Amino acid sequence: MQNLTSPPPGQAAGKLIEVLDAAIVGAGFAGLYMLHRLRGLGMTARIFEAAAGVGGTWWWNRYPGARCDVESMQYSFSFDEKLQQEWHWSERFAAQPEILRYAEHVADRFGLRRDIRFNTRVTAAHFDEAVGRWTILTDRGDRVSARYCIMATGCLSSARVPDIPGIESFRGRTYHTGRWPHEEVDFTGQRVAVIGTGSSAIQAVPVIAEQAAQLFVFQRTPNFSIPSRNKPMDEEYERWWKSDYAAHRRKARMMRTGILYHIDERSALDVSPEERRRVYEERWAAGGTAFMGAFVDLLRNQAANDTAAEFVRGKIAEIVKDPTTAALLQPRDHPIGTKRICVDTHYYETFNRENVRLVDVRSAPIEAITRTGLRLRNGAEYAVDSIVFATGFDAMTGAVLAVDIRGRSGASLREKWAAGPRAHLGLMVAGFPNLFLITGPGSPSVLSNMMVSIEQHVDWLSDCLVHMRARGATCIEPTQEAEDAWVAHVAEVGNRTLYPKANSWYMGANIPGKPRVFMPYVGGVGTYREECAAIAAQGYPGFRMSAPQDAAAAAQ
Ligand code: NA7
Repeated sequence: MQNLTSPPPGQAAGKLIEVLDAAIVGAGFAGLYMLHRLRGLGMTARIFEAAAGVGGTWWWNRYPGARCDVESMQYSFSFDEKLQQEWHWSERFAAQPEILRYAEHVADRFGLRRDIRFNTRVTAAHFDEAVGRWTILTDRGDRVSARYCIMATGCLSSARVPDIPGIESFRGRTYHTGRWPHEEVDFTGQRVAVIGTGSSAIQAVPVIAEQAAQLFVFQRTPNFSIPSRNKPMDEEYERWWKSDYAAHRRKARMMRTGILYHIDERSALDVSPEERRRVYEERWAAGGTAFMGAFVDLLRNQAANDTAAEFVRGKIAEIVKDPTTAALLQPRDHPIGTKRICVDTHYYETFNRENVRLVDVRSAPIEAITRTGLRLRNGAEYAVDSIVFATGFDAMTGAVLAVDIRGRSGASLREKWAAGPRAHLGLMVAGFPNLFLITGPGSPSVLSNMMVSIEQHVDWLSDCLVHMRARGATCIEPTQEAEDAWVAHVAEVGNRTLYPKANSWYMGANIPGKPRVFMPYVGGVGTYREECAAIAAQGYPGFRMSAPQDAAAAAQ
């Protein structure tokens, strides 16, 4: 048996700081709840977190206008009745500072901070078959031994700056929306460039436009955006939720997206044009992502989708006064909703301002960043004081693969996923025992209310560990067959939809060289929950459980 105080062969030495039941990577909502549950099971667990505080995505994404697109009453934990009754959200859609305060409140309320190691980035996790444990290395040179390694690293946490020549020569300030500074950024009087027109830019642009002297928005691909109709929290609405929170949450968990809202069960093609327009107008006026619930087949049927897309294009033309700008803002290259639908506050209206200009970088791409600004391929130059990269993330796999993860026989996860991520239920990977992915690729994750999906994964995993303990097992791993079947199922269900038609980050299309695979599970949060629950109820078919000594034997 290997001595836990010496590193596995070929692995960098570091001081062994502790021996744990579970190491959790990331102190976002997934990591926080995981730690809370594991403590409840009497396990020793610690979170390793690169940031200086809790909150994950809400710690990093502090850009102006950052806000959740799931309603506050639903974008919150349900596991503690007192917590959900006592916390008061001030707006229909909470802004980043309030969500961060909530994460901090949860950490304090449940005394979680003492088991979080901040400013510590996990760099490697290697499975040692002889002892059935993970050795975890950090950028501080620490070495931790843990039975279970839980990646709570988030789906949109690996920020990406495109490889544009000359970035380092720029004399002004540069920012990435997902790595926003903690001190206040004031654009007053400045000429500002925003590169990108995804959700982050669509939220940031209206706010930056109010400060900046001149704002250039560099757009390669326009996106569909629905007004949020954000407003202060309606007291009656809050009372309605709180009057029977548990029952409302139960319903939400069975919805396709994990969000409780009305989905019209009719096809967009089965109603008259007048009725269709009425429904879209109603959804547009109500605001938010529920627009995509206007008809049941919007993401399955191109002709149905066209009706919704055309409606939104019409709205853009009504709002934006300059016809050339309006035409540029109208998306035509992908079905509505197949790239994450955006939710905004006065995004399209912002292009009516004197100080805002939309620059089309589809026809003339950004060629270089110079000392003073940006130069396009057609020779046009834009002098700016600050550049905001709203250029997105290496989604779903980026943060997991940033860690050098090695399973049985030293096999690397990066190599295993070279042609696209493979995980049974999006939760576990064959050949990587006791490694868990919270909201990993192959689970509903980014297509869902993250809070609902996080709680479901954490609860499922906690129940699984209880089951294992009851039968003396300390090692769990999915079979290759189960993983293959699930990956095939995820692809098959995805291919029945319009999603693969878009060059989206769901498909890995925003990262040069990334395999083109539709990564999230589109079968629905409720269906997925039932599938996971059935597997648990049947004693975990598709998974192999063992004690450490048989774990080593199983590998032979
Ligand atoms: P997104 O949605 O990935 O958007 C990134 C944007 O940046 C998108 O418009 C890209 O255009 C654009 N981009 C990227 N590289 C370039 C270059 N080189 N030139 C011009 N434009 C570029 O990221 P967000 O942060 O907005 O949102 C991510 C998710 O976070 C969001 O969906 C929510 O779930 C929360 P492209 O479309 O690739 O042509």
